[in-house]
Order: sequence, then structure tokens, then C-alpha cells
Amino acid sequence: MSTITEAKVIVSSPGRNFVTLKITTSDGVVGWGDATLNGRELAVASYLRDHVCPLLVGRDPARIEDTWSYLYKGAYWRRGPVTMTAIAAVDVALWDIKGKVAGLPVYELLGGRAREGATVYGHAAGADVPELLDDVARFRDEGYLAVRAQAGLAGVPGVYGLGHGGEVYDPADAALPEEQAWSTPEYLDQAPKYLAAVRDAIGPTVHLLHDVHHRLSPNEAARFGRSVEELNLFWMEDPTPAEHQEGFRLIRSRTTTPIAVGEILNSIWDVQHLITEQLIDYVRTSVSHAGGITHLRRIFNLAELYQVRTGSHGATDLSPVSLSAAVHLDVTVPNFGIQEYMAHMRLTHEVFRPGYRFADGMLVPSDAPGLGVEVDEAAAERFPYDPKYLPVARRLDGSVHDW
Ligand code: EZ4
Ligand code: CO
Repeated sequence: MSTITEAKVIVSSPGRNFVTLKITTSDGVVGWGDATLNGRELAVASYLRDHVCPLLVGRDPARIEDTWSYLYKGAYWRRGPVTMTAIAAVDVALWDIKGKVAGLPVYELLGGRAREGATVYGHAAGADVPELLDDVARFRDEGYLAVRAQAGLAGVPGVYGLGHGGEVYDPADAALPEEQAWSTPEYLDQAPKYLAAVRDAIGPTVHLLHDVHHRLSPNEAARFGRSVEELNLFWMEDPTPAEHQEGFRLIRSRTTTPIAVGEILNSIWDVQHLITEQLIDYVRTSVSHAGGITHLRRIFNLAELYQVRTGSHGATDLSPVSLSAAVHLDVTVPNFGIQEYMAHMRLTHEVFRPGYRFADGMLVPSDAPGLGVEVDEAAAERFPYDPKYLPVARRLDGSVHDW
């Protein structure tokens, strides 16, 4: 029997921080997993190094389900972003190994392709409307079929979704959390106007998405959804914080604008009522933060029963290892909706060499065995951990708001 001989955690910052798990077997097969939790990277690194890696050595790498249950039930302490990200990294690395052992890409192990590739959306943003329209046009020129639009609000410095002029937008940009301003009245006034300008520019059929980023109450979100109904958004994302799943019933009953939720949720239990009560249209849980391929597939299968489609989180804080795993799963599930795709920066690709490629508005998975992603450990050592935090939002009266 093949056994796991080593499980090693690599913390590296090629352009941004990533936590990567490398599992090696007695046959010399290597599998990769992503354990990056933005702004809380070292907590997951410690969870893995101190509490999980010692339990993996000697185990059969083929027993993915057993290892998943062992780590989930065996911890006693269930769910939560740190635990579920750590389990995800192990799970994804074991799927990578299983594919390499079988000589098959992971999507073949998951039942084979149901589509040629995963349609993706890119992130367009601008400080004002003309800048946003230019950015939207750039994505259209690059062949994207779907684009997310975020713009600055006049009179409100530093709202979510705007870059600082770097190569790509990354909100975790400061050694200590940056403080940004927020005004719900300005947002409710200005956002529908800039989204209307984008819809006008791109025509009726390009998919247009928007991230509210947890900023509204259920009633405000209902009002927002109504005010953009004629713009035919593909979705409004995270209209209100999702700890309160019942809050979505109010939004749902008052607007037909589709709703997407789940990037900060970690388990099937966190999305159970959102799905079974049909309170959302798209579930955004990801491979890396919701327990890996094994658990995310369960969430997607549950969603299929209720006509909820997938729309996984895929920002730059999910490493190319996660994105590879996401694309393998995306092409196999019947209820695929869309995949978020923020292309990683050049430096990131000095460490991670993913096999997926962008074509016809889709990410097409690699046909190589396993996940088809290579990680250059020597290159990773050139980029030590660099503390970076997500911003905090304050209302104009100084009180803390949801960021
Ligand atoms: O703020 O990934 O839809 N995408 C997003 C992201 C998140 C970051 C947090 O780590 O909301 O930009
Ligand atoms: Co989001």
C-alpha cells in the first residue's frame, strides 16, 4: 500500500500571500493543496503544521472520504474558516495525487466533462463612470462574456472593489488594516446609475454582475435589487451579511434580481437554508474555503435539487492550485453557473504554473493527470511571508460597518 510520507506547509508571498500544502507519497507522487485564508494565513498554516500534518503521515492517500471524515469529525470542533480551509488543502492535494496515480485529469475522476470549459467573469472597476466603462471595454476586448462592475462613489473615499493602481486589484493591501469610508445613502443613489451606464455601453446580452459586499440590510438590499431590475443583472452578490440566512427571505420576496452568496461560508450547513428555501440563485462557496472538492461537490449536488447554480469565489487570494481544482469541478457539475476569475499577477506565476487556459470567455482545464498545476518550491523561498490585511469600513459618523 502506498502511504503518505510527508505533508509540508509552504508560506510564500509571490505578489501576495499564499499558504500551500505539499503531500508526498511513498511512491514519490506529489499532490498540492491551497490553504490560503486572506489576512489570517498563519492561523491555517499552524492548524496544518501543528495539528494535521502529523496525522497524515502513514495514511493511505487513496482514501479521500475517510481522511475528510477523520479530520472533520476527529477534530471535534466543527466548521469555521480555519478548519475548513485546512481540510480543503488536504482534500485537494489528495485528489491531485489520485489523478496522478490514475493518469487522469481530476475532472475525469469526477464523472467527466459536462461542458468544454467554465465560463468566467472578470473584475472591471473605475474611480468614476468613464474609468469604469474603459475597464469594462478592456474585458470585452479580451473576450470575456461576463463582467463584474464596481465604481467609486463621489464623496466616499475607498469603497470596496477599487484598485490602488497595482497590476491587479487586491483588497489585502496594507501591513495593518486600512480604514475605508462607507455611506449607504450614497451607494443606493449612485450604484444603480453607474450600473445603468455600463448596461447601456455593453448592450443587453453581456452578463453584468455586481458585488454589494455585505453592505446593506435586507430591506435596503431589496430596494437596491428593485432599482436595478430593468438592468437584468446576472447577479447581485452578498447583498447582506449571510450569518442571518432568514434575512434573505425578505430580499427574495421583493425583487427578482438574482442573488449570489457564499464566498465567506465554509460548509453545507452554512448554506443549507439558503439553498433548500430557494433564497438564492447562485452559491459561491469555494474549493479552498469550503472543505475541498469532496465537500464542495456535496454543496453543489444539494443546490442542483433546488435549481440553485454554482458561482464559486475565485479572487486572487485563492491560489492557482484552488482555481485549478475549481475548474475541474466546474466542468463536471450539471448546475454550473459561472466561475469568478481574477487573473493572478505575473509574480504569482513564478511560483505556480497552472495548466488551465483562458479561451472563448472560459477557463479550460488542463488534460494533464491530477490538477495539472506545478509549484516551484525553490521560487517560493524567494518570496517570504509579508503581513497583509483586508480593510475595515467605517460609516461617515465613525462607526464600524461590514466590509
Ligand atoms: O473581498 O477575496 O467577489 N469577490 C470578493 C473578493 C473578496 C476577497 C476577500 O479575501 O468579494 O474581492
Ligand atoms: Co465578493
